Amino acid sequence: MNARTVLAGIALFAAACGGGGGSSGGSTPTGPTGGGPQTTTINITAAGVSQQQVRIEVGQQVQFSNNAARNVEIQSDPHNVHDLCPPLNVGTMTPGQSRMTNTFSVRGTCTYHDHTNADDGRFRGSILVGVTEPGPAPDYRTSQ
Ligand SMILES: [Cu+2]
Repeated sequence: MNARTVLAGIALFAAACGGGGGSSGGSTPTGPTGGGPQTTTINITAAGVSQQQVRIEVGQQVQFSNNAARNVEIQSDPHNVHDLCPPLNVGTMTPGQSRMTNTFSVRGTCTYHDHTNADDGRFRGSILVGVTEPGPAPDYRTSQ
């Protein structure tokens, strides 16, 4: 008897919660795909990077996915210095591996290359951060 009373109470409580949530109304349901920040992915294959030019907003990140059959090392330009756009220095990715950049916090055009293949234009690309046309690079050195 006691156990049944407790179970009945739980059922009532659950029903009350469900009903209460529905009747309170007014709040927009937040679905997992509804209006949240979307991730821009740059796909790397044997043919190069795709898309070679992407646009994001300040405060966003980009994901690189290495679908090539070799290691790829994405680094910010210029080659061997890699200080133009530090958030995108994601480093070496093995085949099948994906990496998120850090957050791009400064507006401007970030360009990158595959450090292991730096002269191959197919493995170069640009990320337009908060701008609509390619232009000057962000200046991370004076803004931080
Ligand atoms: Cu390099």
